[in-house]
Amino acid sequence: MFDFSLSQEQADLQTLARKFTKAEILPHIQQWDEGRHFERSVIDKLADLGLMGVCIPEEYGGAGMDYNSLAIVCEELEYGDTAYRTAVSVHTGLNSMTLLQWGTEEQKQKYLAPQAQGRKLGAFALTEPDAGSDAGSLRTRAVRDGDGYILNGSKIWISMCDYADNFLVFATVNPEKKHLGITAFIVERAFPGVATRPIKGKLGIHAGNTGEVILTDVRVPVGNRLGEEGEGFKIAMSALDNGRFTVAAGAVGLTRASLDASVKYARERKTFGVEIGRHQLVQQMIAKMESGYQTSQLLVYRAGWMKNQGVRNTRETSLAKWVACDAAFQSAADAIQIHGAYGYSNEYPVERFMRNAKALVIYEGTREIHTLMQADYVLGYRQDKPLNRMLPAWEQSD
Ligand code: COS
Repeated sequence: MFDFSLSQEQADLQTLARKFTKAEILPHIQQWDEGRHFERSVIDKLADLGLMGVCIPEEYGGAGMDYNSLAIVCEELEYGDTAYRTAVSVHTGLNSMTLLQWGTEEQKQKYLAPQAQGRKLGAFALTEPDAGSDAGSLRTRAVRDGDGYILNGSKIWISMCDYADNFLVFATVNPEKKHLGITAFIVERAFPGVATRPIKGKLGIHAGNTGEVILTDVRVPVGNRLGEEGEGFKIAMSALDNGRFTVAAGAVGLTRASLDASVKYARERKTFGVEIGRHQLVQQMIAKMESGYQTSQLLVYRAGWMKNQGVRNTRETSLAKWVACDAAFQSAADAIQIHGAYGYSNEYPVERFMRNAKALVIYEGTREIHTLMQADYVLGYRQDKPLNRMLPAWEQSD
């Protein structure tokens, strides 16, 4: 059973998201990128269109579409800029979908529903100054105190930290237990002791928001613990299965942006009496972008198809993320090459593409982590088991 076509609903969504990017992001993005400005109203407009909770079931305030519909939205948004796809990645992929998978009914009603409608924004706070790839060694502490926990620690590289209303925070209840002490909490920005500050001087994603979350004696009610004590590492990894999916889908859009810019330029610019698109070495770079675009998109849709079936897809999502992000970075670098010296300036968008693409091969599992994971799978050192809590399979509502 193979079906490579989009449903009518997905095709309509693609048209909607494409028009949105064209009207709301592309005309302003250079100015926002140069001004290091995150335009919050874009998120509100996405929410009005139902795009902040596209694959969350309608009963929890979402649009009730399938998981590949989320991929479609991510591809279209990142065609405009990485910043807005990143916002959807952390809000929907890493936060809301994790609440859907692991939350109690009460947590879903209280936190997921307003997030799925885009009335509240979610973010994901796992990484720490001394715990990135080695997420299991995080140090943020959660100490049980009556009917709550007291959290202390600091998180870094948290996308959307200055705008999020709710954070999914990972802390350890017992550092000696290593990853088995890690526990997940829903932490509201409004809780006393939560502070955020932006990181300045990033290489790329200038139009986005990234920073630190500092937790000082933050009291979190027991009812805000997601899953059981010690389940946090699994929860974080399962969240990354969805976050990485959105990054991969976004990378497909970034590759398409590099490809479109390169094709346009190659048909306009002439050297040695012909369009540079006629030169075989330029053709080689363009053909490589096309192959990166097509293969990445297929890998993303396969991972999304598996999510729709409700089956574990850690391996397939990791492969999609690795291949798609490498393709996005290589495509952006080649797009600059095709543009020559002009590509090295911000007269054309391709320099922004390359600065942004570099983030993709680092966040949500570096290229090296995914390389190791893939080798381990093939060699039989890593195997995925079904989880006690899976992301719900997609069921068409009508
Ligand atoms: N979903 C659910 N559970 C998962 C899982 C997933 N995707 N991946 C792993 N687990 C579970 C395992 O089943 C295992 O459970 P048991 O203890 O019951 O056996 C447990 O988590 C430990 O898993 P594993 O042995 O695979 O952990 P490792 O220490 O080998 O870590 C890597 C593996 C390196 C792959 C992991 O730490 C990782 O992905 N690091 C990158 C983190 C990252 O992406 N950070 C970016 C944050 S966002 S910017």
